[in-house]
Amino acid sequence: MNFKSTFIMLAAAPLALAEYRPDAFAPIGVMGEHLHAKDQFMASYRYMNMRMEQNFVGTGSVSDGSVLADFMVAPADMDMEMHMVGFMYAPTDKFTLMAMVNIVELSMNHHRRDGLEFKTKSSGIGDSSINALLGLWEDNGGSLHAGLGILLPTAEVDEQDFIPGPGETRLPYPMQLGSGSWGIAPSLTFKQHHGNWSFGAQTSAKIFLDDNDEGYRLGNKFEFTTWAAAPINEQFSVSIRSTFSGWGNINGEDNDLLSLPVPTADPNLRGGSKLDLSLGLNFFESGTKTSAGLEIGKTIWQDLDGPQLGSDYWITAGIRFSW
Ligand SMILES: [Cu+2]
Repeated sequence: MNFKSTFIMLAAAPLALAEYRPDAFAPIGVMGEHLHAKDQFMASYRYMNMRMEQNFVGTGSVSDGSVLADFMVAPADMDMEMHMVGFMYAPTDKFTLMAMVNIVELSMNHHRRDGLEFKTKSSGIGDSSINALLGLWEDNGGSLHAGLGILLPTAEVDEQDFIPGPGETRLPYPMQLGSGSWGIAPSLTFKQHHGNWSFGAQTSAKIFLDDNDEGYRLGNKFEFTTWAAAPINEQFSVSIRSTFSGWGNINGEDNDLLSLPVPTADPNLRGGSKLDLSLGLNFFESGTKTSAGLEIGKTIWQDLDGPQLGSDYWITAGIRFSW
Protein backbone atom coordinates (compact mmCIF):
# COMPACT_ATOMS: atom_id res chain seq x y z
CA MET A 1 0.00 0.00 0.00
CA ASN A 2 1.48 3.32 -0.95
CA PHE A 3 1.78 6.34 1.28
CA LYS A 4 -1.13 8.28 -0.18
CA SER A 5 -3.66 5.45 -0.05
CA THR A 6 -2.66 4.78 3.58
CA PHE A 7 -3.81 8.24 4.54
CA ILE A 8 -7.02 8.03 2.52
CA MET A 9 -7.88 4.81 4.32
CA LEU A 10 -7.00 6.22 7.75
CA ALA A 11 -8.95 9.42 7.25
CA ALA A 12 -12.10 7.31 7.20
CA ALA A 13 -11.01 4.88 9.92
CA PRO A 14 -12.51 4.79 13.43
CA LEU A 15 -10.57 6.26 16.33
CA ALA A 16 -8.72 3.12 17.31
CA LEU A 17 -7.26 2.71 13.83
CA ALA A 18 -6.61 6.42 13.44
CA GLU A 19 -3.78 5.97 15.95
CA TYR A 20 -1.72 4.52 13.14
CA ARG A 21 -0.66 7.86 11.75
CA PRO A 22 2.07 10.05 13.22
CA ASP A 23 -0.21 13.00 13.95
CA ALA A 24 -2.87 10.82 15.63
CA PHE A 25 -1.68 12.12 19.00
CA ALA A 26 -1.88 15.80 19.85
CA PRO A 27 1.37 17.68 20.54
CA ILE A 28 3.11 16.06 23.57
CA GLY A 29 2.26 18.98 25.90
CA VAL A 30 -1.49 18.26 25.65
CA MET A 31 -2.86 15.89 28.33
CA GLY A 32 -5.81 13.51 28.10
CA GLU A 33 -6.20 14.15 24.38
CA HIS A 34 -6.92 10.63 23.17
CA LEU A 35 -8.99 7.56 23.96
CA HIS A 36 -7.87 3.97 23.58
CA ALA A 37 -9.54 0.99 21.99
CA LYS A 38 -11.04 -1.57 24.39
CA ASP A 39 -8.46 -3.41 26.53
CA GLN A 40 -5.54 -1.30 25.33
CA PHE A 41 -2.94 -0.05 27.85
CA MET A 42 -0.49 2.83 27.66
CA ALA A 43 2.41 3.95 29.82
CA SER A 44 4.01 7.35 29.27
CA TYR A 45 6.82 9.49 30.57
CA ARG A 46 7.10 13.23 29.96
CA TYR A 47 9.80 15.67 30.97
CA MET A 48 8.90 19.34 31.14
CA ASN A 49 11.05 22.37 31.88
CA MET A 50 9.68 25.88 32.17
CA ARG A 51 12.08 28.82 32.39
CA MET A 52 11.07 32.10 34.04
CA GLU A 53 13.50 34.99 33.99
CA GLN A 54 11.65 38.29 34.15
CA ASN A 55 9.27 39.93 36.62
CA PHE A 56 6.01 41.36 35.26
CA VAL A 57 3.49 43.86 36.57
CA GLY A 58 0.47 43.62 34.28
CA THR A 59 1.60 43.12 30.69
CA GLY A 60 4.95 44.86 31.12
CA SER A 61 8.23 43.52 32.46
CA VAL A 62 9.94 45.33 35.33
CA SER A 63 13.56 45.35 36.48
CA ASP A 64 14.74 43.60 39.65
CA GLY A 65 15.68 47.10 40.87
CA SER A 66 12.10 48.32 40.71
CA VAL A 67 10.92 45.18 42.58
CA LEU A 68 13.56 45.92 45.25
CA ALA A 69 12.14 49.42 45.71
CA ASP A 70 9.05 47.79 47.29
CA PHE A 71 10.43 44.47 48.61
CA MET A 72 13.65 43.55 50.37
CA VAL A 73 14.03 40.46 48.15
CA ALA A 74 13.29 40.09 44.41
CA PRO A 75 12.91 36.73 42.63
CA ALA A 76 15.39 36.87 39.71
CA ASP A 77 14.72 33.68 37.74
CA MET A 78 13.20 30.23 38.19
CA ASP A 79 13.41 26.77 36.62
CA MET A 80 10.45 24.47 37.02
CA GLU A 81 11.13 20.86 36.01
CA MET A 82 8.55 18.10 36.02
CA HIS A 83 8.77 14.36 35.42
CA MET A 84 5.29 13.10 34.59
CA VAL A 85 4.44 9.41 34.61
CA GLY A 86 1.08 8.41 33.15
CA PHE A 87 -0.85 5.21 32.79
CA MET A 88 -3.94 4.61 30.63
CA TYR A 89 -6.35 1.72 30.26
CA ALA A 90 -9.57 1.44 28.26
CA PRO A 91 -12.30 -0.85 29.68
CA THR A 92 -14.41 -0.06 26.57
CA ASP A 93 -13.97 1.72 23.22
CA LYS A 94 -15.79 4.77 24.59
CA PHE A 95 -14.20 4.96 28.04
CA THR A 96 -10.53 5.38 28.99
CA LEU A 97 -9.05 5.71 32.49
CA MET A 98 -5.87 7.71 33.06
CA ALA A 99 -3.68 8.15 36.15
CA MET A 100 -0.85 10.66 36.40
CA VAL A 101 1.90 11.23 38.99
CA ASN A 102 4.44 14.09 38.86
CA ILE A 103 7.87 14.55 40.38
CA VAL A 104 8.69 18.25 40.64
CA GLU A 105 12.08 19.99 40.89
CA LEU A 106 12.05 23.74 41.53
CA SER A 107 14.90 26.20 41.77
CA MET A 108 14.76 29.98 42.19
CA ASN A 109 17.47 32.65 42.29
CA HIS A 110 16.96 35.85 44.27
CA HIS A 111 18.49 39.31 44.63
CA ARG A 112 18.48 41.01 48.01
CA ARG A 113 18.35 44.80 48.36
CA ASP A 114 21.86 44.84 49.85
CA GLY A 115 23.24 43.08 46.75
CA LEU A 116 23.41 39.54 48.12
CA GLU A 117 22.21 36.77 45.80
CA PHE A 118 20.87 33.38 46.89
CA LYS A 119 19.16 30.30 45.50
CA THR A 120 16.40 28.13 46.98
CA LYS A 121 15.41 24.64 45.85
CA SER A 122 12.67 22.12 46.49
CA SER A 123 11.79 18.76 44.99
CA GLY A 124 9.46 15.82 45.52
CA ILE A 125 6.11 14.35 44.51
CA GLY A 126 3.75 16.94 43.02
CA ASP A 127 0.01 16.76 42.48
CA SER A 128 -1.47 13.54 41.07
CA SER A 129 -4.73 12.84 39.27
CA ILE A 130 -7.11 10.09 38.23
CA ASN A 131 -9.11 10.86 35.10
CA ALA A 132 -12.03 9.38 33.19
CA LEU A 133 -12.26 10.14 29.46
CA LEU A 134 -15.59 9.53 27.73
CA GLY A 135 -16.07 9.44 23.95
CA LEU A 136 -19.06 11.56 22.94
CA TRP A 137 -18.93 11.49 19.16
CA GLU A 138 -16.82 10.26 16.29
CA ASP A 139 -17.33 10.38 12.55
CA ASN A 140 -15.10 10.48 9.48
CA GLY A 141 -11.83 11.21 11.26
CA GLY A 142 -13.45 13.61 13.74
CA SER A 143 -13.96 12.95 17.42
CA LEU A 144 -15.10 14.66 20.59
CA HIS A 145 -14.48 13.44 24.12
CA ALA A 146 -15.02 14.76 27.63
CA GLY A 147 -12.70 14.28 30.60
CA LEU A 148 -13.23 14.51 34.30
CA GLY A 149 -10.24 14.29 36.61
CA ILE A 150 -9.99 14.08 40.37
CA LEU A 151 -6.97 16.05 41.61
CA LEU A 152 -5.30 14.33 44.56
CA PRO A 153 -3.49 16.33 47.27
CA THR A 154 -0.25 14.35 47.06
CA ALA A 155 2.07 17.39 46.93
CA GLU A 156 3.79 18.71 50.05
CA VAL A 157 3.13 22.41 50.65
CA ASP A 158 5.44 22.90 53.67
CA GLU A 159 8.79 22.67 51.88
CA GLN A 160 11.65 24.58 53.50
CA ASP A 161 15.13 25.70 52.49
CA PHE A 162 17.94 27.85 53.86
CA ILE A 163 17.58 31.60 53.31
CA PRO A 164 20.44 33.96 54.29
CA GLY A 165 19.27 35.87 57.37
CA PRO A 166 16.27 33.94 58.74
CA GLY A 167 17.93 30.52 58.07
CA GLU A 168 15.77 27.44 57.47
CA THR A 169 12.45 28.93 56.31
CA ARG A 170 9.11 27.90 54.77
CA LEU A 171 9.42 28.56 51.03
CA PRO A 172 6.98 30.94 49.27
CA TYR A 173 3.99 29.69 47.23
CA PRO A 174 5.63 29.09 43.80
CA MET A 175 8.39 26.98 45.42
CA GLN A 176 5.88 24.54 46.94
CA LEU A 177 5.43 21.26 45.06
CA GLY A 178 1.77 21.59 44.09
CA SER A 179 -1.66 22.62 45.31
CA GLY A 180 -1.99 20.20 48.23
CA SER A 181 -5.77 20.41 47.69
CA TRP A 182 -8.48 18.10 46.41
CA GLY A 183 -9.94 19.29 43.13
CA ILE A 184 -11.63 18.43 39.88
CA ALA A 185 -10.36 18.84 36.33
CA PRO A 186 -13.02 18.86 33.58
CA SER A 187 -11.99 18.95 29.91
CA LEU A 188 -13.41 18.73 26.39
CA THR A 189 -11.27 17.70 23.41
CA PHE A 190 -12.11 17.89 19.70
CA LYS A 191 -9.91 16.39 16.97
CA GLN A 192 -10.34 16.21 13.20
CA HIS A 193 -8.11 14.28 10.82
CA HIS A 194 -8.03 15.08 7.13
CA GLY A 195 -6.02 13.40 4.40
CA ASN A 196 -2.74 15.19 4.90
CA TRP A 197 -3.27 17.27 8.01
CA SER A 198 -5.19 17.36 11.27
CA PHE A 199 -6.28 19.85 13.87
CA GLY A 200 -7.67 19.83 17.38
CA ALA A 201 -8.76 21.94 20.30
CA GLN A 202 -9.05 21.32 24.01
CA THR A 203 -10.52 23.35 26.82
CA SER A 204 -9.71 22.33 30.39
CA ALA A 205 -9.84 23.63 33.94
CA LYS A 206 -8.47 22.83 37.38
CA ILE A 207 -10.85 23.70 40.21
CA PHE A 208 -9.54 23.32 43.77
CA LEU A 209 -12.18 22.36 46.31
CA ASP A 210 -10.62 22.61 49.77
CA ASP A 211 -7.88 24.40 51.69
CA ASN A 212 -4.61 22.49 51.96
CA ASP A 213 -2.78 21.61 55.19
CA GLU A 214 -1.27 25.11 55.41
CA GLY A 215 -4.68 26.81 55.21
CA TYR A 216 -4.87 28.09 51.63
CA ARG A 217 -6.17 27.07 48.22
CA LEU A 218 -4.50 27.84 44.88
CA GLY A 219 -6.54 29.88 42.38
CA ASN A 220 -8.50 27.92 39.79
CA LYS A 221 -6.88 27.48 36.39
CA PHE A 222 -8.44 27.57 32.92
CA GLU A 223 -6.78 26.65 29.61
CA PHE A 224 -7.79 26.69 25.95
CA THR A 225 -5.43 25.21 23.39
CA THR A 226 -5.71 24.61 19.66
CA TRP A 227 -3.28 22.96 17.25
CA ALA A 228 -2.72 21.91 13.65
CA ALA A 229 -0.42 19.09 12.57
CA ALA A 230 0.75 17.47 9.36
CA PRO A 231 2.58 14.17 8.74
CA ILE A 232 5.90 14.67 6.97
CA ASN A 233 6.34 10.94 6.33
CA GLU A 234 4.90 7.70 7.66
CA GLN A 235 6.52 8.10 11.09
CA PHE A 236 6.92 11.83 11.77
CA SER A 237 4.57 14.78 12.01
CA VAL A 238 5.06 18.45 12.84
CA SER A 239 2.65 20.70 14.74
CA ILE A 240 1.97 24.28 15.70
CA ARG A 241 -0.11 25.12 18.77
CA SER A 242 -1.40 28.13 20.67
CA THR A 243 -2.42 27.99 24.33
CA PHE A 244 -4.27 30.62 26.33
CA SER A 245 -4.34 30.09 30.08
CA GLY A 246 -5.57 32.04 33.08
CA TRP A 247 -5.29 31.37 36.82
CA GLY A 248 -6.55 33.09 39.93
CA ASN A 249 -4.90 34.40 43.06
CA ILE A 250 -4.55 32.30 46.21
CA ASN A 251 -7.53 32.02 48.57
CA GLY A 252 -6.44 32.25 52.19
CA GLU A 253 -2.77 32.32 53.14
CA ASP A 254 0.03 30.36 54.78
CA ASN A 255 0.69 32.07 58.14
CA ASP A 256 4.35 31.01 58.03
CA LEU A 257 4.89 33.27 54.99
CA LEU A 258 3.44 36.49 56.44
CA SER A 259 6.77 38.03 57.41
CA LEU A 260 8.74 37.24 54.23
CA PRO A 261 9.60 40.49 52.37
CA VAL A 262 9.32 38.98 48.86
CA PRO A 263 6.46 39.22 46.30
CA THR A 264 6.26 35.39 45.96
CA ALA A 265 4.93 35.26 49.58
CA ASP A 266 1.93 37.52 48.78
CA PRO A 267 -1.23 35.47 48.00
CA ASN A 268 -2.60 38.40 45.96
CA LEU A 269 0.39 38.51 43.58
CA ARG A 270 -0.10 35.04 42.06
CA GLY A 271 -2.89 35.39 39.45
CA GLY A 272 -2.50 36.06 35.75
CA SER A 273 -3.05 34.97 32.18
CA LYS A 274 -0.77 34.21 29.25
CA LEU A 275 -0.61 33.17 25.62
CA ASP A 276 1.95 30.59 24.46
CA LEU A 277 2.92 29.50 20.94
CA SER A 278 4.66 26.17 20.45
CA LEU A 279 6.19 24.02 17.72
CA GLY A 280 6.13 20.25 18.00
CA LEU A 281 7.48 17.08 16.47
CA ASN A 282 5.75 13.70 16.90
CA PHE A 283 7.04 10.24 16.06
CA PHE A 284 4.93 7.11 15.79
CA GLU A 285 6.16 3.59 15.11
CA SER A 286 3.18 1.35 14.40
CA GLY A 287 5.04 -1.97 14.75
CA THR A 288 5.92 -1.48 18.42
CA LYS A 289 3.13 1.09 19.05
CA THR A 290 5.75 3.44 20.45
CA SER A 291 5.32 7.18 20.11
CA ALA A 292 7.50 10.09 21.13
CA GLY A 293 7.04 13.83 21.03
CA LEU A 294 8.93 17.06 21.51
CA GLU A 295 7.39 20.49 21.91
CA ILE A 296 9.08 23.85 22.42
CA GLY A 297 6.94 26.78 23.54
CA LYS A 298 7.43 30.51 23.96
CA THR A 299 5.22 32.82 25.99
CA ILE A 300 4.38 35.72 23.68
CA TRP A 301 2.00 37.68 25.93
CA GLN A 302 1.24 37.69 29.64
CA ASP A 303 -0.72 39.79 32.09
CA LEU A 304 0.32 39.08 35.69
CA ASP A 305 -0.71 40.37 39.10
CA GLY A 306 2.78 41.37 40.02
CA PRO A 307 5.59 41.76 40.50
CA GLN A 308 5.50 38.07 39.51
CA LEU A 309 8.03 36.01 37.54
CA GLY A 310 6.68 35.42 34.04
CA SER A 311 7.22 32.38 31.87
CA ASP A 312 9.81 32.83 29.12
CA TYR A 313 9.99 29.48 27.28
CA TRP A 314 9.27 25.82 27.97
CA ILE A 315 10.07 22.43 26.54
CA THR A 316 8.17 19.15 26.84
CA ALA A 317 9.56 15.81 25.68
CA GLY A 318 7.89 12.45 26.13
CA ILE A 319 7.63 8.83 25.12
CA ARG A 320 4.57 6.55 25.14
CA PHE A 321 4.20 2.79 24.83
CA SER A 322 0.90 1.06 24.22
CA TRP A 323 0.00 -2.62 24.18
CU1 LIG B 1 -2.87 6.84 25.83
